[in-house]
Amino acid sequence: MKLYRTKSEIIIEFEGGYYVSAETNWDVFINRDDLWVQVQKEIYGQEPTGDAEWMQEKELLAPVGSQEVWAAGVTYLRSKVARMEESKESGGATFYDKVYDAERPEIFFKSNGSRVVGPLGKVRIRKDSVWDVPEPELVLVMASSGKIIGYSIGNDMSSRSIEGENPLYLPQAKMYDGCAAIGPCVLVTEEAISPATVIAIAIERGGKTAFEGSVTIDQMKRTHGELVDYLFREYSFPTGAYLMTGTCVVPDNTFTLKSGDNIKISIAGIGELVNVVA
Ligand code: DO4
Ligand code: MG
Repeated sequence: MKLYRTKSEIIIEFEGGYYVSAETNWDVFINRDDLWVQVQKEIYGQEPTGDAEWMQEKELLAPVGSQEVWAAGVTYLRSKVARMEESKESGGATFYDKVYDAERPEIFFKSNGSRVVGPLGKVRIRKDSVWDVPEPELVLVMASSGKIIGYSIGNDMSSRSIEGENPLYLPQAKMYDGCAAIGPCVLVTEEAISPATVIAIAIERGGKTAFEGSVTIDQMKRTHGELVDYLFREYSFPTGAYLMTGTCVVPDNTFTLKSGDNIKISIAGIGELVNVVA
């Protein structure tokens, strides 16, 4: 089942039908340990409100309310190698192999929910950055208890020039207006997402593919459980939290994003998140 958010409605997609929830407050709706069961109960015996054509008219927002969005880093080998390369000159190279192997993962604050860009929205490149990439990431959605209740698609926009200049510049490389996109929905399943799930990214420039790549999420060094455990260890999230789980696809070092690029990130079973670079 998939959950979508518009300005005034929460829409539930189930077996090809779309249902408008009686609840309009995303924070209240999403923050339930038994979300899957409760939403099944809500639509049981109901006629769908609309079909795929009806849904196409809807303007979707990022499926995030007041929740904070956090991100894990260097969870895939490809990310470790890319960071070590970009920070060779600054002497930061050895930080990344250490954190890749350490028990404690790298976790950082990425965005307030209200700042997250939704489907078809504009993500941004910092004006003081010269080397920029999107980071396609599986997003975990947690209730305030720490239970994983759903999954979404995220783009952890990153300045590689600022990050590479000095690892202590990470917050500036990662947090700025238009730095995070999530959508198009939250996938809610009875069981955990399959490790064979594929994440793919395609960047289109002037009608041509400028970069594409894909990987399965079982390439990740860490488990979802351990990332969530660290995030919730000493921090409370009254309305739940979102966690980007790290990038697994990094373009080679000659690639940088440009204004007008179309970024398409897809995760099998969830859908496709499309954004344009402002
Ligand atoms: O260590 C820097 C950020 C890492 C990151 O965002 C990622 O691996 O996805
Ligand atoms: Mg990332």
